[in-house]
Amino acid sequence: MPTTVHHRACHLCEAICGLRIETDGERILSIKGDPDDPLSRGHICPKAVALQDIHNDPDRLRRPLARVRGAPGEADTWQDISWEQALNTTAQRLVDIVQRDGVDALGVYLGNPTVHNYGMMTHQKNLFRHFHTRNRFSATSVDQLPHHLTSLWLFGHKSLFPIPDIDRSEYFLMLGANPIASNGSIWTVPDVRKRIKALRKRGGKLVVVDPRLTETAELASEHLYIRPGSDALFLLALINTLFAEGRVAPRHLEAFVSGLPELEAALLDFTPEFAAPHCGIAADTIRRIAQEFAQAGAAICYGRMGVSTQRYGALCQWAIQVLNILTGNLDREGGSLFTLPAVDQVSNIGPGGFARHHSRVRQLPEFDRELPASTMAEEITTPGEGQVRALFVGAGNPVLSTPNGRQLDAALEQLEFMVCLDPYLNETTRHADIILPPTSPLEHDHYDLAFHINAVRNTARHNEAVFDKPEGSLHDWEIFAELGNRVAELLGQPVQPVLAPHDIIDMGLQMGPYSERAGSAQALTLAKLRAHPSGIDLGPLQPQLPDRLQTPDKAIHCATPAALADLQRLRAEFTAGDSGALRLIGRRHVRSNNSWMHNYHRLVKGRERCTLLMHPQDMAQRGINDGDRVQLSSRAGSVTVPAETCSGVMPGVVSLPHGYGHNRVGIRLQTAAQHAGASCNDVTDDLALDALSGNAAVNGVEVEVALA
Ligand SMILES: Nc1nc2c(c(=O)[nH]1)N[C@H]1C(S)=C(S)[C@@H](COP(=O)(O)OP(=O)(O)OC[C@H]3O[C@@H](n4cnc5c(=O)[nH]c(N)nc54)[C@H](O)[C@@H]3O)O[C@H]1N2
Ligand SMILES: Nc1nc2c(c(=O)[nH]1)N[C@H]1C(S)=C(S)[C@@H](COP(=O)(O)OP(=O)(O)OC[C@H]3O[C@@H](n4cnc5c(=O)[nH]c(N)nc54)[C@H](O)[C@@H]3O)O[C@H]1N2
Ligand code: SF4
Ligand SMILES: [Mo]
Repeated sequence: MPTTVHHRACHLCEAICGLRIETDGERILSIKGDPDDPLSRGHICPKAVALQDIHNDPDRLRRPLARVRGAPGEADTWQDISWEQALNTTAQRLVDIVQRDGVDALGVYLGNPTVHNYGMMTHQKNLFRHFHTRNRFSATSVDQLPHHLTSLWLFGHKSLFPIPDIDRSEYFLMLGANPIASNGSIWTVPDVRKRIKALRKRGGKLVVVDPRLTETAELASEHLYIRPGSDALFLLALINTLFAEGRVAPRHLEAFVSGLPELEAALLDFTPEFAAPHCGIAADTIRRIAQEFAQAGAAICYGRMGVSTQRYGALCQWAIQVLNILTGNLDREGGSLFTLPAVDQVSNIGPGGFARHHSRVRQLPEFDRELPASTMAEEITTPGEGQVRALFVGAGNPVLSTPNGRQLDAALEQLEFMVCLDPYLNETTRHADIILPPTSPLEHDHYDLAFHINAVRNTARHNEAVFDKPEGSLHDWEIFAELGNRVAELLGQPVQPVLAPHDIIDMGLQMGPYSERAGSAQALTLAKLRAHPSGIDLGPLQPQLPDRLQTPDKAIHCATPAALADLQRLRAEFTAGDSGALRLIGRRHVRSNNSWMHNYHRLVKGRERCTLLMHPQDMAQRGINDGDRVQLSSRAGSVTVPAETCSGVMPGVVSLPHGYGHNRVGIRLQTAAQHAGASCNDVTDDLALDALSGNAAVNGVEVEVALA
């Protein structure tokens, strides 16, 4: 067979790099970066090459599995079943439980790969339109919920994210993000290393605020160590300084920004002197950063996981955008701008809402009809009306990825029925009654419905499947559609016609901002994208305010009542003082991806990565040497891991990556089991939350470390 070159996006992380995949029949010959992709310009990372390992992995499930209960004292086993049987049983069990106990008896958890797989986004409603349960959960509340909340409050829509325009900036203040390892998040920025180097080369400055000297901090002009969880004080002190020194200048935003006097008054006591001892950053330094930021020609303040998944996540993200607004750096070239994607989710989906109902057990607020993932275990184990009895997990591994994972691990055993839409038998799916494995990523087509909205440049790209769909397999979206149809029949409701995801995209393109209908010369259609498989360039980000705002009055109200009310909690906690306990933070490695990419030899080979980084001073105090096995513990639980000496982590701070802990009975992940590590989330705490948003605080957890 001749060699064929396929154009394809890498769906593994938010950088959405363009690839060229060479195949010979069923064999993949090479995977390389696509130099013609207008966004990624040829960049890839080592994970792209592992796409073939996912496709070829013998552990990847190809047929539905059903649990066969063992006799008392004997282990359960798994049996291959037909799709007919798997889908019928799933639909019937879900309907039975919901008809008996009410719709809230069904819990739903959707994980991160959902947003990297557009068919899962377009078709989940085919099933869930039948089940308007309050017990919906997702990875959002262990991740970016504070970003959504801030965007809803200030800009009127949960997905209107200001995107750092690094290529035209002069000053970049970055908190709690490590894009050199993560390749960027809520910031689709392939080849960020080159872009950071270019910023510095043209005389720009990058200041990184992080408790660890990260790979990104090493490229920075300046790195400021900060005590985990204290960023809100630092950010508010920057704003306080702007007011105190008369540096507030929203410039072009002036006409539609309100609430500045209220803000100034509310932040009067959040001075650099108040912040300094808690953050570990001198008051003079805080003032200098405020001055530099205000004086820069074009500046960006951006923060990610480290400032979202902590106890003041929402306050941090809100303060970051307020800082961008007060200095006129929002909606400005070289500052942070909104995108205009070809299929515009901001106009196609609702704005989202907050705290319209609360969780049953702990009264935590919903966001966008989802409850915090930290409350999932107790919603399963606490009896009463609305108790979760059946669970649907799609593309998620919450046993490893949500706080106090051991508690959830145990809770899942109490369910009456659990179904997982997942290609692996892993730490979470091992609790299922039925596992529904979708096609491999290379067997379906691809469009980035989620990530064009976060990208540093407007582009659009659709890719065909690399391989034909094997006979007797179903795509994720088809599984949702098949289940939805069966549930409709069982409920005596009309079965709805099912459009393929690419048809939905075609409609979105033809109604979008680059359509003929909108008068755009691009006249985008699916056919046009198919003719340009490297992607179509739609130009740099442009100022769009106030038009793009989704607030009812097209204004930005900075004195957000919920954020200002939360200042009381912040003030009280930090006035009370610090316990002085060690604080746990996470980290990412470029060869890993959350919990599910440890089964590929190419990525896990080499030295062990699931180590606890400790400052030499903290090790000496505890009699710990490099490589010693240590016990890391918190209120929630403990793990044993090797300690690794690291002078780049702050004294008083320890760092462990998440997504490990594959040493569990019954999983089918041969390679991962040999590189098991321990799960960071066996130590993080479901009770450690950002009380305002409900987002998990997996960073800054109080821990103890001792020789094991
Ligand atoms: N302590 C700590 N915890 C964290 C984090 C942290 O930094 N520290 N990070 C958090 C963040 S940012 C996130 S996003 C979450 C992630 O949390 P989750 O989304 O719950 O977990 P993942 O590890 O992404 O697991 C993805 C699952 O999807 C499956 N999968 C992969 N591709 C597909 C597909 O195409 N279709 C289907 N149906 N399934 C697929 C995989 O087999 C795996 O079971 O973890 C969070 N947890
Ligand atoms: N290689 C790889 N890439 C990934 C992923 C992966 O697992 N591996 N996951 C993907 C996902 S789902 C996401 S959401 C993104 C995340 O993308 P990023 O947020 O860029 O990645 P992290 O490495 O989690 O960076 C968080 C940083 O916050 C710091 N930090 C911890 N606590 C604090 C604090 O209290 N204050 C401050 N200022 N900093 C703190 C940590 O030291 C760390 O450097 O990455 C994505 N890309
Ligand atoms: S940075 Fe790596 S994992 Fe992320 S999209 Fe690009 S190639 Fe894929
Ligand atoms: Mo994430």
